[in-house]
Amino acid sequence: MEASSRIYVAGHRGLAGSAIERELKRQGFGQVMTRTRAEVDLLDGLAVRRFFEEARPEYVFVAAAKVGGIMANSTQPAAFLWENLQIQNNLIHSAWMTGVKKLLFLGSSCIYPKLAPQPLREEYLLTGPLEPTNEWYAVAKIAGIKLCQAFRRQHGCDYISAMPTNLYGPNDNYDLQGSHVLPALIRKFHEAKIRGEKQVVCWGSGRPLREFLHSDDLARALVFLMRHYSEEQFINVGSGVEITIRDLATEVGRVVGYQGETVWDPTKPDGTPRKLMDNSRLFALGWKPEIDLPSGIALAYEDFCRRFAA
Ligand code: GFB
Repeated sequence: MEASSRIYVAGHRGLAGSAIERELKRQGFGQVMTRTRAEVDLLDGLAVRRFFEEARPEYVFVAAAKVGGIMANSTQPAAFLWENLQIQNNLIHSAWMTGVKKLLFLGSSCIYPKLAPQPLREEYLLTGPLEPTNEWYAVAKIAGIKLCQAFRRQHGCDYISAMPTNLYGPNDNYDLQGSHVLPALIRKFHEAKIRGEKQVVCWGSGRPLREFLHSDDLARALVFLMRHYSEEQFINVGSGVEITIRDLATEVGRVVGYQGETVWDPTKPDGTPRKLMDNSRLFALGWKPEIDLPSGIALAYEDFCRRFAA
């Protein structure tokens, strides 16, 4: 990838895509292309094909997806399966039709079996049943990995896939029904502090373990992989540090400055008990995350305040 390469970031308004766009610009790439949904609807195959034919991107980051937390995933199975298949099929097929040099597909750690051994090695894909709360999303992401591998095998395309762990950072979704846990906790603790409420209600038992990665670290890893990785084997992208949801709530409460009590709602799902990536493949290439969780939460809270609490 050269400073003058034409690079298309699909999904640039989302958490991952916006971080990739920022990182590419920070590193001096001068021709970063983005399109809003109104300009190119990624669900529309013809529109996507037309865009690729006109704009002729050379490098493509597939960060566009229908995403959401545990509740959104379990209540909208059709949207999570169909929209994701559609978006990735349109992008990957158009990339092939127009001779894109290299494409990076972004998956998710939920592709792994619910009860796979931990930490999750790339080899554990398709070795057991998926976590039911996000199997629709996971099936779409597995199909995306396989599509990249299939184009590589049949047509020699340099398409690679990266599996990020749970992400957070600027431009996150703070909708309480649809969001992931970290933005949800930031909003809940912030609003409880402002309103002087005595309790914050969190979902599930608080016992599940999750690994978190700041989206700026993710973007650094993805640009690094686009430049230095060209294997059929997809690759995990995580921080290697996990925390219980209960401890995460304590940490968010501390950063926000909330003095009240945290209670747990057992009627809400826990999801998979543990989801820690084995990042040894990526770390062996020489990449390491830079933002630890307490600093990252503080940065995310600043972003939340800038956007919603001015
Ligand atoms: O981040 P999250 O929604 O998704 O939830 P997953 C993680 C854990 O936090 C679960 C608990 O055990 C939730 O029960 N939790 C506690 C909360 N309070 C809250 C809250 O207020 N909101 C939310 N959302 N959770 C997602 C998948 O799984 O992980 C996606 O659904 C994707 O497909 C993503 O793969 C990375 O980590 O369980």
